[in-house]
Amino acid sequence: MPIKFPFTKNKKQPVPQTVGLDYNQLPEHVAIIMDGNGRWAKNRGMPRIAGHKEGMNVVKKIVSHASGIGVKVLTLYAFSTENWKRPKNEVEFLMKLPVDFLNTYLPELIEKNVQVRTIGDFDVLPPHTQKAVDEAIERTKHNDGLILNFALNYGSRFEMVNAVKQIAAKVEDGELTSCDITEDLFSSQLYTSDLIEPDLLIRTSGEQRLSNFLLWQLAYAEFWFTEVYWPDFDESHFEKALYDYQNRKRRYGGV
Ligand code: V07
Repeated sequence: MPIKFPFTKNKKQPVPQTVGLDYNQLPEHVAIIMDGNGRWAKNRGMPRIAGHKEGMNVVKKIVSHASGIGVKVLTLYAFSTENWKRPKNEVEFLMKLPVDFLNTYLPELIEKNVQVRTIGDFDVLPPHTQKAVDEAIERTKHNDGLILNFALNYGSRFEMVNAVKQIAAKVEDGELTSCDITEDLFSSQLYTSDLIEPDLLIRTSGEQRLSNFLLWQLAYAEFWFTEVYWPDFDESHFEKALYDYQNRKRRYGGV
């Protein structure tokens, strides 16, 4: 499938256009597991954190592109509940990335009418991380363009166990009975309660598993995998994923 790169008048900004991609039938919610940053760095003889930094720049690129073509929700797996097990210096570096990202990119997010949100256990993040992200959430809360949803200290099983606890508490209080427990009620207790479910999951770097990401929400999503490391991922790969998604829908979706 050929991909061409026409250039806009501003020559610095390539606008990838995947031949055949129908911009009127895009997946509304795309979720991404941004894997391979450490391996990318290792292959270059660089420290893992260099891969994370480069990965952060790719986030900017993909957010701009998703916003530009009219994707409604982009959920990015930035930090999992498992990631605390990594070396201390790496965790510290990762926790500074939201600060770095927003220092350099928040004005552009505002300009693009992007709304920043998070899912995950936010309260245990370092205060500087919380402060930067809180400010971005606050300053973009009235934007009605792309919803940019960062999964930060997110784990799907933790999220679901929490949902069960919240429902159990309501039953104990007599607010609900077990008959009231439905899929919709369960969904309403998840971090994603006010979001549509992802249509497409992208995972980079060759691994083909969910790693505790959105286990409930991805029940009907299409999965798209690539060997490409996240720091090498660009707009053309993103569009190829959307293009493949559309073709699967055309072939199997039907009625
Ligand atoms: C992180 C860069 C992307 C590759 C995967 C891991 C490293 C952007 C953010 C971020 C998070 C919240 C926010 C603004 C930006 C981020 C972490 C890691 C922890 F409001 N990239 N990125 N956060 N990586």
